Amino acid sequence: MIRTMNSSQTTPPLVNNEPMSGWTLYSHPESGHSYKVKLALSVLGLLHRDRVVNIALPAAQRADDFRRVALFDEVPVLVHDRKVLVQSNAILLYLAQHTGRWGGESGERMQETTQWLFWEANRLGLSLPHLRFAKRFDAASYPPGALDWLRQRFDQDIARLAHTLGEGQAFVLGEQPSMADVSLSGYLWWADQAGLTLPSTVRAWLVRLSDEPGWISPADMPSLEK
Ligand SMILES: N[C@@H](CCC(=O)N[C@@H](CS)C(=O)NCC(=O)O)C(=O)O
Repeated sequence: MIRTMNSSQTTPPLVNNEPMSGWTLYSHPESGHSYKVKLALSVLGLLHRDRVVNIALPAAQRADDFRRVALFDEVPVLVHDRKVLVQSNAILLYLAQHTGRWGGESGERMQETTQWLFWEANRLGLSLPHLRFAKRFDAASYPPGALDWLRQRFDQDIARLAHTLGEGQAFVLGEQPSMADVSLSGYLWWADQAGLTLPSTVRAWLVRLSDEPGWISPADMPSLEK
């Protein structure tokens, strides 16, 4: 069941004088999972409020409005009108279905997009964020052998993606981009921060994706000071 906010909950403030709309994104600039949702909203042209959450604080000390909606104490959270949506890939599927675009054009495209998003959550969306977190923030928090295991997984994951992209198609599902591209690309822009080099097919696909109208870079994520 999708959670809803109760009427005593306050609406987050508008930022950047954005026009009123029914979308509020709770995010953090170092979170690739948040970036996926920000990117999806941007390519779909959905105006939204940004609420940046200080996830460096213990969960109990984070902003009250975030704590009320964050089912798993994690960013991203997207609130659409009164509906609370969590888990980046679940949010991407909601957006595709809601707009009928970026994978939501047909039942078949929706099914293919869903398959890739489940794969991403279990494979590339697991191996790469941990390798980046270890190198950029805290390698000591991983038990011995964990990073080697993640590196092996990443090598398999990126080979799988490169194989698909090497079949001559522009995007993961074919000639049209979908939420599969949004999700899979989320952390790949930060591959260098994980000390990783990407195959040329993957780099070329990232460039193609960045040419799509509305595309934004992870560097465009709203900052914590906002
Ligand atoms: N599976 C989740 C992962 C979300 C996640 O790991 N969020 C991290 C930032 S990237 C977070 O909020 N961490 C704060 C915490 O766990 O306290 C998704 O896809 O949305």
